[in-house]
This record gives sequence, C-alpha cells and structure tokens, in this order.
Amino acid sequence: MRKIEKLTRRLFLKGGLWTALLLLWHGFRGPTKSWAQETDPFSGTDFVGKTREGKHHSFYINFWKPMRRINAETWTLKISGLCEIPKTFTLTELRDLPTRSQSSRLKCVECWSARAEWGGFSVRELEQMVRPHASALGVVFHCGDEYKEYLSREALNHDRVLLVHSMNGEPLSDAHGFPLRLIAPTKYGYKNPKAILEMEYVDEQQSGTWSKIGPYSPDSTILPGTDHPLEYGKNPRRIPGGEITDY
Ligand SMILES: Nc1nc2c(c(=O)[nH]1)N[C@H]1C(S)=C(S)[C@@H](COP(=O)(O)O)O[C@H]1N2
Ligand SMILES: [Mo]
Repeated sequence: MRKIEKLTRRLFLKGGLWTALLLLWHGFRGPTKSWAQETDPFSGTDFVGKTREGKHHSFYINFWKPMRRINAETWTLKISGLCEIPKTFTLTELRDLPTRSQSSRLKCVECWSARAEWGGFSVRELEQMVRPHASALGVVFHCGDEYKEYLSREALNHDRVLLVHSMNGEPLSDAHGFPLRLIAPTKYGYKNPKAILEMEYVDEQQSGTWSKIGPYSPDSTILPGTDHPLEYGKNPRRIPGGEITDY
C-alpha cells in the first residue's frame, strides 16, 4: 500500500512539474496566434440554430446542426474539384462581383414559404474564373454546419439562381446563412444551402443531407400542391409547381 502511495505521489509531482513547464512555455510564447486560429473561418463562442425568432420575421430558420458564427475576416469561399483554376475568394472579392438582385420566394418542403429581396451574383461569374472541366456535372456545397447539398451545373446556371450575400438590403444575417448562400427558387428550400464554405465540382450526382435522411427527391423541383406562406398567416394556397411567382 505504502509503495502505491509513494508511486502516485511521485507521478503527481512529475505531472505537476510538466504542467508548470507547459504553462511557462505558453506564457513565454505570449498571445501569438497559431496557424490553425488564423485560418479558422469561425469566430468562436456564439451559435445559431433552428429558431422561429429570426430578424426577418416572416421566415423560419433552419440549420442542420447548431453552428459557430462565421468570421468575415477569416472566412473564404473555396472552389475545388474538377476545375482548371481552383481558387479561394474573400468576401470583399465576392461583393465586388457584378451584383444582381431579385425578389423570390423560399419554399421549404415542410410546407411554409416566405419572400425576400436577395442580392448577389450568378454562378457564371465564378465559373468564368475557375473554369470547370467538361466532366464537371455539378457542385457539392459544403456548409458551416456540416450540411451538404448537390446541384447540377445545369440547375446552377438557371437564370433565377443566385449566390447571395444580402437579404432585404442588408448583409445576410448569421441565421440566414452569413456570409454566402444559394438561392434557387424553382427548388425546395433544402437546395438553398447557407453558410457556404466550399463549392466542389464533381462528376456525378450526389445526395445532399436532407435527401439522405428523408423522402426528399434529389432533384427537388417544387411540385404542384399546397403552400403555406408565412407572411399571409400560413393560409393555404394552391401552387402549380416550379417557382412560386403568384404572390
Ligand atoms: N447550411 C444549411 N443550409 C440550409 C439548411 C441547413 O440545415 N443548413 N436547411 C435548408 C432548408 S431545409 C431550408 S427550408 C432553408 C431555410 O432557409 P432559412 O433558414 O434562411 O429560412 O435553408 C436550407 N439551407
Ligand atoms: Mo426546409
């Protein structure tokens, strides 16, 4: 017993010594940032998640997983995969691209919808710079909350599809996908990935996060049926399918 006590004491002392040395070492190095911190696109402590209390009151907010807030200074959009000139873009560079704005309705497959004025640029602007290979069939979007979604290049180059950085005249809020999200109004909400970190050009269709879990079509074109617009008190309306343009 005494022997064990002695041994633990010795180990404890040794451990203490190591901790002290480590603390001294950190103190000595001072507050210099490590490489990992400098390239971390997240800013740390705050989280956004699923809520009905957003800034744009007519919208519900949907995030796959709780997410750390994105830091505009360290965030970059990475374009990777099957393209001639893979690149990363800063937010300033993206905001300098020719801007387009459009009023469109976001329709969740869970029935609700809401309208906003979105500001951004078309995917074409990026493709002119990165030059996807002929074999690149589509893009996998990798998001800050580990959400993934796939859209074909054909769908992405649709006239009404935008990569947006503003909503109702203000920068996108964290909840709605700061700093960059996709708006594809002919498709259900789950094809509108938020908080995009990376766009990866790939040569085959892939299932996104929702179409892997639920009975959601990988194509996700809005089907004829019923819509419940939030800003009209969810009163049901018949929709013919495709983008909702009537209200
Ligand atoms: N990164 C990320 N993007 C996402 C989602 C998500 O969970 N994570 N949910 C999708 C779904 S299902 C919908 S309906 C819309 C909701 O957009 P909003 O939160 O801006 O209202 O975001 C889409 N984009
Ligand atoms: Mo959704």
